[in-house]
Amino acid sequence: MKGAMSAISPPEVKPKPAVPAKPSHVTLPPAAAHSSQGPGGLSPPALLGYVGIDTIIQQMRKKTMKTGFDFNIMTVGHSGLGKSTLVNTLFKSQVNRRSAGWGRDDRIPKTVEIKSLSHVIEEGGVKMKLTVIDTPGFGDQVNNENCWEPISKYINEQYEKFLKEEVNITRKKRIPDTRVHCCLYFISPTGHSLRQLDIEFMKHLSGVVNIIPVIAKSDTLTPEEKNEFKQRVRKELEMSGIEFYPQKEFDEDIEEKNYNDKIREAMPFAVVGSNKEYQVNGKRVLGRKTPWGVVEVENPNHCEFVQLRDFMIRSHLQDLKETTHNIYYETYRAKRLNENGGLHPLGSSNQDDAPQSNV
Ligand SMILES: Nc1nc2c(ncn2[C@@H]2O[C@H](COP(=O)(O)OP(=O)(O)OP(=O)(O)O)[C@@H](O)[C@H]2O)c(=O)[nH]1
Ligand SMILES: [Mg+2]
Repeated sequence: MKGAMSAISPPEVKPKPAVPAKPSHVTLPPAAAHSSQGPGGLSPPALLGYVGIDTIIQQMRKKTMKTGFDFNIMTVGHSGLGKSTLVNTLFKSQVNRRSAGWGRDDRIPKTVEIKSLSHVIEEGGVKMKLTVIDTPGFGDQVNNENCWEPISKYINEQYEKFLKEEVNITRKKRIPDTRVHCCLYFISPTGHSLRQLDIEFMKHLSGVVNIIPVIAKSDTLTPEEKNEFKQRVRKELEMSGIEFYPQKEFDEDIEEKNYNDKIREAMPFAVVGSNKEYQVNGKRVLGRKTPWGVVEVENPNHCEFVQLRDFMIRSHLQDLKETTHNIYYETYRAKRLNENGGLHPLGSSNQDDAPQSNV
């Protein structure tokens, strides 16, 4: 099994150059430490020496460690493609070995309503509340017209909630962030083309949320089929004018562009999900048992689940949050405030009476 699958070698997802390493210890030079204040509170001698600007990184780190942060992922796609299984995989994998809500060997039921699952994960003293919003699959109905509506409604409702908090006179110091930071769009591993419904769906969602397309159940494709299919999907998305995350237009400089180009060329990540563990070479691994061996979910030679997880969490988490806030939420916000002709879009006395957004 291993040999057959080892041809898969997408580029490694490297963490973006993040926060520079914290200085081992910052000692103020005597001039800065003992400088007397000049007129107006300024102390010119200190500015010539060490000011301590670099300590802002430590200060920010301390704040983030104290408050923690929210990160919200949504799964979307045709029914039966393994969305709920992948949610469970994400929580059971190295992110968190805890169960995502189902028993160890339970069958995962068909999803019938939008349901969110959260876990607070702590690593190196930093807390992250990871929420995965699992949605019911579509495509089973005779008429699939507008089947993206409940999804885009949910996404917009989270923007509305945030906006309500933001414009409140007595607003919270830290607004709980339930906005969807990325939407994993599951593509059926047909090996042929994208379905028309997928194109329509992604077109509608790409204006409101970061879309990360993934090829579901990739254990059903050979490495050659998988690579050809990935290439075709990318081409079809481009021809349909669907921009997925990381969007080319938001690359900030040439370094980021080169880095993101490599990732875009490796997308959509071809994933395998499982909520079962097996013993392989003396280690317990998450996998799918087949008559030919175990497909290991967290083995990069078997599928691209780890690349996807690293991409979302290790390298692009902050950027996903910023794009959500600065682009999608900002667009929603501007539209809502314009609709209301001013700075008071919503009644702050009774928030539940506030008009529902139809943006
Ligand atoms: N071969 C294979 N089967 C999978 C994979 N992931 C999930 N499955 C199986 O696919 C079936 C459906 O999985 P679910 O996770 O319930 O799919 P879903 O997309 O949540 O389905 P809905 O809730 O109806 O939208 C189950 O029998 C899973 O065991 C995978 O990566 N490969
Ligand atoms: Mg489901």
